[in-house]
Amino acid sequence: MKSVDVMARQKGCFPSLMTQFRAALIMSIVLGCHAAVPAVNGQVRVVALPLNPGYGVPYSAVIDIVSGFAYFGTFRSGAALDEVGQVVKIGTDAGTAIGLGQVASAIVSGGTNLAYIYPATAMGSKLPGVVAADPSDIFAAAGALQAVGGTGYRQAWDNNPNWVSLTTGRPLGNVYTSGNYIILTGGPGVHNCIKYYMDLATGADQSPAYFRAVNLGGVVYYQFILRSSGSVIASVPATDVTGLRRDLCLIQCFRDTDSRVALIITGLTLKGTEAGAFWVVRNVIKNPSSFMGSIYVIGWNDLSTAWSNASVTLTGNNDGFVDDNEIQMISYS
Ligand SMILES: [Ca+2]
Repeated sequence: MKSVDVMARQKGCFPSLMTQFRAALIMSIVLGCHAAVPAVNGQVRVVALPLNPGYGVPYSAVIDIVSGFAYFGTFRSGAALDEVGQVVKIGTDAGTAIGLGQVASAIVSGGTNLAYIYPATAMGSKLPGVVAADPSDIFAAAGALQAVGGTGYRQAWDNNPNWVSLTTGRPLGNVYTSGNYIILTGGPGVHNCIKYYMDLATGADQSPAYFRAVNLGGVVYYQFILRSSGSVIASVPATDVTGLRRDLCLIQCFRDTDSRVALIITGLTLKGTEAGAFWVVRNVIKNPSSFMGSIYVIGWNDLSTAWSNASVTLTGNNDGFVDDNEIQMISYS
């Protein structure tokens, strides 16, 4: 949930909202304009939101699904029942999608709202299944993003207990608060926080896509999976990306249950992570409004032998380095 503030104006399809709250304190929940009230069975508590002091018992609620806000009619604590109440407006976007272009703009803007958490290159305080990162996962990828102009951002290692829970890998809620942008490069094998969001988290803290290795007919494939549907959004034989000359990269952004925006750039190898950040800089940051999906897969091929994935064919200059014209977007959603 993104904000709490007192609302004293009319909005959308609820033309006399304040009047309704003041006069009747209706003990009901209305969804949209005419939608039926859903069954409670099967609903999952995602996050609890404490209201500010003075916003007493919520007597009524209205949800504006289209605009993404909920309105709660409340009383001031200790106020007599005939006193005027207050309407509290709350954003309902926890766990909902955010466009990659929006994150790109935040990267350019910089400031303390922007935070980089790097995968430590030493083994200390890594979660089970997480190992030390190669410096390329930090300096090639995060460094490319930082070079676009944003200054004043915060930065920390993924094994620092003052910034990250070393039990779960989750960025600490008292350090990274609602509205923060948390930039994470690398994969769940090297980064505590990415391990959390891609593998360990539950509910709306889960990243929208994740990585898996699967054996199909005796051949190991590396795949990116869309969590909501289980569909495969990228799949390559593991042998295709050995040698650090070809790679795929998953780029995803989302809001977690504290309404912080996480951007995760994950190559199958460190070269893919570098290529993903390179692509964001050369394309998304240049034209943010054209990249409002939240999940992108890009491919990179340095080899002069063509490499096809989905409908995209990539051909490189065979020099061993990541170059702009060797990278293409394969899919987005
Ligand atoms: Ca090259």
